Amino acid sequence: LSRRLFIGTVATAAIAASVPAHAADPVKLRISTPAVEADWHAKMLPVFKQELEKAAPGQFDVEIHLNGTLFKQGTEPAAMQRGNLEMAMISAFDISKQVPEWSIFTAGYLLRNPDHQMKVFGSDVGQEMYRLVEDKMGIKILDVGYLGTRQLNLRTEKEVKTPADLAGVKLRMPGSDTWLFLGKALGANPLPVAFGEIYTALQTGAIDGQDNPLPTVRAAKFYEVTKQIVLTDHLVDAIFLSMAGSTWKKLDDKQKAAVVNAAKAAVRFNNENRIKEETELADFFKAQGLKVYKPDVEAFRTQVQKTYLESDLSKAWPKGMVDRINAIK
Ligand code: KDO
Repeated sequence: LSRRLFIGTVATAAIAASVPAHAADPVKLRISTPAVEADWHAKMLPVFKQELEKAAPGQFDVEIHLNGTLFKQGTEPAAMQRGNLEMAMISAFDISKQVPEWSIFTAGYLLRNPDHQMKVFGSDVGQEMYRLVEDKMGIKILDVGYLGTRQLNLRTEKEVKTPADLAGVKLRMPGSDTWLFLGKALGANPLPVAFGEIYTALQTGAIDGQDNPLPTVRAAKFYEVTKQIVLTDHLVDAIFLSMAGSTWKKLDDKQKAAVVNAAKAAVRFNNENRIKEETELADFFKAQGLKVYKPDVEAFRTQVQKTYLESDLSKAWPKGMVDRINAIK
């Protein structure tokens, strides 16, 4: 722009025609996540960067920040809303702090499997719920990725069959009310600990266990400091690749399409790899000396569903939404 100011109007038109509009000024996109490098939702970010560069060469400058080093876990939405961060992968738990309707997606045993999750978010339910996030938070959800199905991972040896067996078990959960609610619904004593501190907390015995999808238990090496995995399948979890509304608004239509398509490619990479790995990991953990088994999943499902439906959280859920979600096949 400054160059143009020095040149006459005729020359300006020539320059404007020959230089691509965005060449001088790439849009910076810093992505912050607590994910560790070996996990699929971290590995999908270079895919996002590459796809975006292919579709819009030189127009974006994507910076990937892992391990919660740029922003602490759970603080990303506020950072995006204040204009301090362009992109993050946020959870339904993060969103429900500001949009209580969203606590429906924090409820255990609602979404049935990854396929159901993709169909729900691809349906009018997803569109309506995404719009709430845009309207109330000023955050644009680009796409949803499958984070995996959460399982219990304990350093204790006692077998867990039902929620009653978790009485007194110090179960680490991420630090927010809706996460702690899930831990309690499972029958445990939930304790808030940031993701990056789980390994040490398990090692020192500050906590008895944690819950995460199996690919994350592998990627963050929690199997090194735990003795068993209880396959409760209690939450089909999601991660929402999102952009600050202030950044989104600055993009032209072509750039918006390039960003959404790159997000889709990244999420596809994550989902394919994660789903495949999830089916293979029980054997890996057994080979590492852990016990891996199914508890009485029906007992967990019954208690958890009842706890959510009778809670104050469910009062904020849009009317008829549970039935609409259940009806999606
Ligand atoms: C976790 O802290 O247990 C969690 O799985 C919660 C997710 O919402 C997400 O923040 C995830 O950690 C991180 O991306 C690390 O994998």
